[in-house]
Amino acid sequence: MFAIYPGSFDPITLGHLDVIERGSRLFERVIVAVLRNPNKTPLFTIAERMEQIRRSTGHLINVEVDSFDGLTVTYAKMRQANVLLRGLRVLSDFEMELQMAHTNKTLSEAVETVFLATSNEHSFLSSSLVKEIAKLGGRIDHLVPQPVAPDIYKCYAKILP
Ligand code: COD
Repeated sequence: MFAIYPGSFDPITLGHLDVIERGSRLFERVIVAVLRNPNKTPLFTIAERMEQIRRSTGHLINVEVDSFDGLTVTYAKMRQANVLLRGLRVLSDFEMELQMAHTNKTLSEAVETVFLATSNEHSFLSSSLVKEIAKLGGRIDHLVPQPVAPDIYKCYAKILP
């Protein structure tokens, strides 16, 4: 069974990576799909984010990285995947994720959303938090995959001693 893990991944965090690693043990193939969203101004381009995810998941042979635009369910159908993989951290995630899962179900009966509960150590972690810390000059090495941290420091030009 193929699963799509759709998201913004701006940038990928250890929380995302944990979901990808656990998903790769559950599904034959996991396609990490970065949304091309013209309405958002991301920190990293699509190509940069895809490269960061590739470098972070090189040890997982059944993980592929792609990008898409339009509806997630349309992309899933195109890739012949019938599972959308999503992560749940806190109660506020649940409300939004449930709404998204129900919406997607109305758009495609064949697509199921599977949620993985965050690991304890990543329950507080988000891409926004990582960006805020780095922007304010804090260290983020313990929050993102090792190949990604230098990109973030470079972006904010705040390499700390
Ligand atoms: N631990 C566990 N899970 C985590 C963690 C963590 N620390 N951090 C993030 N996650 C999970 C998130 O809960 C989410 O499930 C996933 O990882 C990706 O997170 P983000 O923030 O990178 O990506 P999102 O949530 O912004 O992605 C939203 C989509 C791109 C999937 C959504 O906007 C979408 O499907 N857009 C396409 C248009 C569409 O189809 N719309 C109709 C459906 S609503």
